[in-house]
Amino acid sequence: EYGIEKPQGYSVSFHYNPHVEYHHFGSSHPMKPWRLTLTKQLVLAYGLEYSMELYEPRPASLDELAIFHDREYLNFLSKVTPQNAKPDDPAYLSYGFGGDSNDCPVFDGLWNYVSIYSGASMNAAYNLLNKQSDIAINWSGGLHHAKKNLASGFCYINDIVLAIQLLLTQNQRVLYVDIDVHHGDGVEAAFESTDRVFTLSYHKFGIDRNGYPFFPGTGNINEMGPTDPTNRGKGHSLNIPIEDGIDDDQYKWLFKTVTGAVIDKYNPTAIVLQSGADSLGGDRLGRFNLNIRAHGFCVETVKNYGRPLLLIGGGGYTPRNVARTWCHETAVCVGAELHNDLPTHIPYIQAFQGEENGGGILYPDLHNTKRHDNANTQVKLHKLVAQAMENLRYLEG
Ligand code: ZL4
Ligand code: CA
Ligand code: ZN
Repeated sequence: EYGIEKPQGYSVSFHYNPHVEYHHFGSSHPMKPWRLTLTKQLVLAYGLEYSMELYEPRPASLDELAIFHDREYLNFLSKVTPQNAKPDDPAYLSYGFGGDSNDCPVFDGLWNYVSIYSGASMNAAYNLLNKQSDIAINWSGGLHHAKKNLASGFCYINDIVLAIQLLLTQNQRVLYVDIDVHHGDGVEAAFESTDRVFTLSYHKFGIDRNGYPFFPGTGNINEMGPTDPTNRGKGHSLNIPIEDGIDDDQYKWLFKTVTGAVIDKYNPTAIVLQSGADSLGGDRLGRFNLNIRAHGFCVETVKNYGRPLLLIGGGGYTPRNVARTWCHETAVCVGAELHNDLPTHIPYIQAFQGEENGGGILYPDLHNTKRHDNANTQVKLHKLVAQAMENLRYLEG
C-alpha cells in the first residue's frame, strides 16, 4: 500500500541460550554440548546473525514441561544430582538413568541443561505461532527419544513433543520429519493416537554383526502406528529403514520422493524438521555416508514448501562436522551462499584445521572417510519407496 514490499525470502529466527554449552555428560560420553559452541562460532564468523533475529530464551519451567511429561518424573529429574543419586533406587532405573549402558548419566546441572534446550524449542514454536518468523531454529534441541516418564538415548526431556503440542494450538495438522540416523521413536509414540500429527523418520535399521539391533531397534517399514482401525492415529507414522553406507544421491532421491509425497497427501499447516547430524559420513555413532550439502538438501527441500518451519538439532557426534552442517543449514534458511574457506578469525579454528579435521574448509569430502560400505542397492531403495507409497494410501481414507 505504501510501496514497501516484503523483502524476498523468509524471516528466520535463531533461538539459543549459550548456557547449554557448559554441560558435560562425562568425558568419554559421545554427546558433547560443546558442539553447539563450535556451531555458534561458525554462524557468527560468517555473519549470519545479520540475516536473522536472535533470541536468548529463558529455561522452561517444570509446569511448562508438564504439558507432556509426568510430574513424578519431572520432580525426580529436577532433584537428582551425582551426589544424591542412588543407582539401586528402583525409581532411578525405572526412569532410564544410569544402568549398564550409561546412555543417560546423571551429571551436574542436568535439570538446568534440559530446561534450557526445551525452553529454546518452546520459544521457537511461539515465534511461529505469533508469525514473528517463517523459520525458527534451535540447534540445541531435537532430543527425540525421551518418553513422558523415561529418559532414553541421551534424551531426558522431549522438547520436540512440547513444541509440537504448542503448534497444535493453532495448527490442524503438523508434520514431523526426522533425518537423525536414529529412529524418532519418542515423538512417534507421543502422537500415536492422533491424526493431527504425522511422523516421518529416516534412519539406520537392522541387526549388527555383534547381534545387537541399531538403537533403538524400532522403525521398520511396516511400523505405521496403531493397528486398531478405530484409532485416529492409524497410518499417521511412516518409517524409512535404511542400511549402512547410503550415499548422497540415494538419500536425496529417497528424501525428496517420500517427503514430497507425504507433504502433498497430508498437507500440513506447519512442519518440524529434526536435523540430526549423525547421518553424516564419518560420524562417531552413525553409519551413513552423507556429505554436508546432501544433508542440507533436506532442509532446503522442506523449506521450499513454504510452510511455517521449526528446525531443530538432534544427534551428531563428530563436533566439527556437526558445526559445519548446522552453519550451512542456517545459511540455507536465510538464503546465503557461504565461502568454502573458513574465516580465519574463528575461535577454536584449530578444531577445523589439519587434514584429519577437514582442512580448514566448510565443505570437506566426508565420503572420503568411507567407513561403511554401501549396502543400499537401487533395487532395494525402489522397493522401499514402493512400500512407503503403499503405506501412504491409508491417508486417502
Ligand atoms: C556411551 O563411551 O545402543 C555412553 C554410549 C557412555 C562413557 C563410558 C561408559 C561405557 C557409546 C554410547 C559404557 C558404554 C556402553 N560412555 C554403551 C544399547 C547400548 C548399551 C550401552 O542421536 N552401550 C545401548 C544410544 C545408543 C545403545 C544412541 C542416540 C541419540 C540421538 C538423539 C542415542 N545406546 C549400546 C551402547 C561411552 C558411550 C559410548 C552409545 N550409546 C552409542 N550408541 C548408543 O538419536 C540425540
Ligand atoms: Ca531419524
Ligand atoms: Zn541420533
